[in-house]
Amino acid sequence: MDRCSKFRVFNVLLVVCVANFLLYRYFSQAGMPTLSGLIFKDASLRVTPDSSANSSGSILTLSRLTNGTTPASFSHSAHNSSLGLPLCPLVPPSLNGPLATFKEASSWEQIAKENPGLQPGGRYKPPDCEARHRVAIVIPYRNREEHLKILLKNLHPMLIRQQLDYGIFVIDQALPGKFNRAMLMNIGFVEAMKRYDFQCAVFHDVDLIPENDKNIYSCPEMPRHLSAAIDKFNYRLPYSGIYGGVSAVTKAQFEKMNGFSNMFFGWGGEDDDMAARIAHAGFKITRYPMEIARYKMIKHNNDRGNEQNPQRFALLKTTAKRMATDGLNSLKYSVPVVEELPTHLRIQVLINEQDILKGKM
Ligand code: UD2
Ligand code: MN
Repeated sequence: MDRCSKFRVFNVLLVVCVANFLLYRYFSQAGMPTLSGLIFKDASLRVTPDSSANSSGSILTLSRLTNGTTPASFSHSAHNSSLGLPLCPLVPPSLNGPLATFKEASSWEQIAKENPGLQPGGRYKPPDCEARHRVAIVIPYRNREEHLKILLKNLHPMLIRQQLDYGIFVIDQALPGKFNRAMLMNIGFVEAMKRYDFQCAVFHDVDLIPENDKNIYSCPEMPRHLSAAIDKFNYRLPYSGIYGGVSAVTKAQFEKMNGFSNMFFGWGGEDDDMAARIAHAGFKITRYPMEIARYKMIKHNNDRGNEQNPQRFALLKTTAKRMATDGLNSLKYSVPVVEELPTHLRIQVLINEQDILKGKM
């Protein structure tokens, strides 16, 4: 080869090397698109302030999101990869969209039979791929067995189709005493994390039945209010800052906020306190589009032991002051019974109102 040809070959090789390097840099920085980004790819998705946002402007509607990046904490590094399974697809392949909801209760055994692959205690992992999200589903509960049966009959098939690595934790408050939904959710978070390396928690009222399986119970980039559109409220947000019902939060987000308050005994206020914690911690509430975030609430009366809490308005004035000392780091409870059912883990807990509120009110 003469000198001129050698020079040309050298140049071609140089160009190929530089192009390879640039391509490598591009793909390693671009990151992975998010799950929600791909599911809602039909629309031009963007995070937009909710038009009815409160004065702090902290409410965002995750309505149209594309091309987001998956934060490193959700990427699934070495966990479970010893099994050598490929990561599950970004978009679960067998989602249906709108769901037929079941309103009849079945036995735990029947529900387990209808959901092959479900492990005792209500644990599930996809058999042929490694889940992208490890999610603890926490249900605050007392004396609503029929609702729980209806919920789990609907929920398991949806979560299985969503290819999540999940567990159902029913935190059952023993009598006597006033019901404390928020504290039960704190306890559920702690008890779930003791048992497995979950990345996030979904807190789930027992009476809300999801109507669309694109409402993915994945680990959110920001705290996510999932039950945005409920039939009881004509599928509209009753007020922009509402955070009750079903919500999802990562472990790190929840720990930064010190969880929920433990001080709300009886009905009401605990969800608004959490919405305020979210804002104080510098997070935003996000939501899926209203046509996806749909739920039916099973009709119910007010429960005995969960009467409206008259202290709730006073408590809501002190959220910022209480946040550092009232929450995960001030939990006090005992666990008389843990029961592994075919469809869920039931953790019965005893809490004492006087003990929690002593010197605080
Ligand atoms: C609203 C909120 C709920 C919560 C509550 C006030 C929505 C959609 N829901 O629900 O999240 O903020 O107001 O505290 O915004 N429970 C039992 N047994 C009881 C009492 C309550 O299991 O004896 C559990 C159960 O999971 C129930 C949840 O607590 O779904 C909320 O209680 P609710 O359904 O009576 O209250 P509701 O529908 O007004
Ligand atoms: Mn309810």
